[in-house]
Amino acid sequence: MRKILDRYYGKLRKLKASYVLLNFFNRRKLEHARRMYSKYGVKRNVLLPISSAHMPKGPAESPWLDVPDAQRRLMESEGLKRFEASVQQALLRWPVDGYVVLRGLFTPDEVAAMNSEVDRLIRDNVVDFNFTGRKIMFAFHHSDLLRKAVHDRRILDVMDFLLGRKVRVFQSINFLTGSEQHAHSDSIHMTTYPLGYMIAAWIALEPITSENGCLIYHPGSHRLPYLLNDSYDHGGNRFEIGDDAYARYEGAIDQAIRTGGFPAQEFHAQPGDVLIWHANLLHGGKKMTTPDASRKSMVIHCFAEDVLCYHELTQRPAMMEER
Ligand SMILES: O=C(O)CCC(=O)C(=O)O
Repeated sequence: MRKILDRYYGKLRKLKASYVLLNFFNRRKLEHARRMYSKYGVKRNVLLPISSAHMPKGPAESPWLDVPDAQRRLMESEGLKRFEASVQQALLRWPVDGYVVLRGLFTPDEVAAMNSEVDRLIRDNVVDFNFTGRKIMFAFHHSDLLRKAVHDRRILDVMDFLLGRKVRVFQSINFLTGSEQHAHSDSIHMTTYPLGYMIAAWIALEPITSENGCLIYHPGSHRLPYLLNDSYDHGGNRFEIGDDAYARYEGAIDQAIRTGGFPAQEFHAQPGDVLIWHANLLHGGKKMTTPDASRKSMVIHCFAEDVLCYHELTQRPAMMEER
């Protein structure tokens, strides 16, 4: 039954009209999009499909550390001094590497509390895995404890600083096993105008090694041009998202990695370690060599507050919880 439903939903997910309907029923969550369309002069109804093709043409601003003299700016920044010395050292690598590792950010007690909360939410059928069978989306909407964790200032202060703007948490994903996800940039899923105003944090909730499907990432790849719908043949048309648009995207990313020469690194982590990545850093999940191994982790994806947020792949505006 589940398989039949998945196939049915799979077809609906390809139809742009389904998203128009979804947008209509969730129109209250599109207030932010409406404000941002108006701010950036995008003359389009928020219910309709939207992609980079509809964004203003011409130069747009970029985050303060996405510029050639970012290293100097960082060193001279008063804001940097607010962080403790080890964090400052990690932050200085951001412009070059496109990621920052913060070891031991959450204590063992905090990690244990998050794990039991996720177990409880699953046991009580409050949350479930999405169509991938591996991801629990938006668990923080159902739990005060997780809501507090994803809004932890130790992470958000770093993100605010790196983007030079206040961020808001958009989504969380909890994993109990590895994602085995192909290398990608989050900007194909969660896109901003101007580009570069998404940022993510990955929290290890148990020891993570290459056996249990660690996070992999490609340092420096964030400086590649953003690969959006106009830079590869996604196979879609006015009415449908291309049948294999994502597979085609993954092929284009593989090509970019090969051409640019960006070797993969693995994030081996202890519970409570955090890796923060840039909107365009290529990353994914390593294949698990121990297939049944668990790999508990939580990802937080954030957008800067006052930018236009949408989903390039599925061509729809991001739905935001109003506060
Ligand atoms: O946790 C992983 O293996 C990958 C997560 C990821 O790619 C993401 O959340 O964007």
